[in-house]
Amino acid sequence: MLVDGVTIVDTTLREGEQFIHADFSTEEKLEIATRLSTFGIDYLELTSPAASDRSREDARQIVRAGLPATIAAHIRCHRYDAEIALGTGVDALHMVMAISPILRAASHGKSLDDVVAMASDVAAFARDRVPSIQLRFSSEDAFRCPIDDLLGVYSRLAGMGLFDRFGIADTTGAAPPDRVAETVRRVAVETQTPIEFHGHNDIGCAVANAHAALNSGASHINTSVLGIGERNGITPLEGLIAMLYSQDRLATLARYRLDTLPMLCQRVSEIVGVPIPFNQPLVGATAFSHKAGMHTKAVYNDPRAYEALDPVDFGLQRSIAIGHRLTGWNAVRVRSEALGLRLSLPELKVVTQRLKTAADAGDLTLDEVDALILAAAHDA
Ligand code: HCA
Ligand code: CU
Repeated sequence: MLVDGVTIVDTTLREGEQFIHADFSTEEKLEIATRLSTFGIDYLELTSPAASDRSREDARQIVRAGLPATIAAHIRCHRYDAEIALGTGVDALHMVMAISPILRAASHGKSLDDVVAMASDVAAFARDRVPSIQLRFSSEDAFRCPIDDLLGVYSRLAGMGLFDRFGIADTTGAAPPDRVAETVRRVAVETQTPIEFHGHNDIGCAVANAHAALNSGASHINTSVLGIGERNGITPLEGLIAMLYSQDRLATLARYRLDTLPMLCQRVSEIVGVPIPFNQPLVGATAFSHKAGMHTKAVYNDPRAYEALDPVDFGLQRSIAIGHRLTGWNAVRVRSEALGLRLSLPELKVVTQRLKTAADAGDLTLDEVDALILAAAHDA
């Protein structure tokens, strides 16, 4: 239900381009768009084509690539931006405007009435030019906006019947999940319009907030590969996928080409020149490594004992560490068998004890572990 009910709107090519280390070439944008589409993302958001000549040309090229995904341009509530964006052939316009008191003052200085007037003017203009265009309006900084102001803006816009969807953005990434749930629910009920959630990760709640939004009536979630975006970014695509998979493995397997996700993340990491964090959901280097004897024993018996996600579904492998002081004889047995040796239980226990003693002075390499095992087999 959760998996089928969500449309992932990936914004690696818009929010992700705002990541401090991102400077995508046209070819890189096309590669990322293609890989996202192959993975199964059917909605991509691009930087405003009005931002620069290259941005406009890149948008044209991505549209021309003919991917099955819906292509949206992110724009300010200006007719100029809409006109330029429509000229590139995109399928959707994603308008945005700040509505919290602090951002209205610091950003554009307009009143809430002005915001409603500008959003509806641009929407009517775009609809008139391209009747089939999809229109979304999102309020930047929705969670620092008094709820009555927020509901007032959305209900007036909903009453005009111009918008296909409303976005709710946690721009400073500081809303906890219960606030996201409450706000999404109220806007969804008030407007009876599909809701898109965009959550930054400043307090580390971006995936949890996406989950809260989905469970409270949102149908669209913004992601970027590795979560790249302003500051420390937004809901990472691989984090959202890990969450969806943990709730409904079969539906997630059916909907996305999960085995293509690690390479997509790897390529984005290479393109922006930043390594994948070791603890990133799914694709971090240690996401499937097991260490303590108690864990490894159970994982040998049944990996589900300590894994919510099966690495095999993502084309990945688990790793089980042996050469450390927390090791156990089951790990030593499995390694011995891999070396073609069959040690008795007492022999395994002796090697394990020797290994622990040696590892008290520092972790051993696999070669050192093997040497201990081979010596024991030789003695036996
Ligand atoms: C921005 C701000 C934004 C917009 C989100 C949205 C945010 O950089 O333009 O369009 O829903 O976090 O508020 O990314
Ligand atoms: Cu953002």
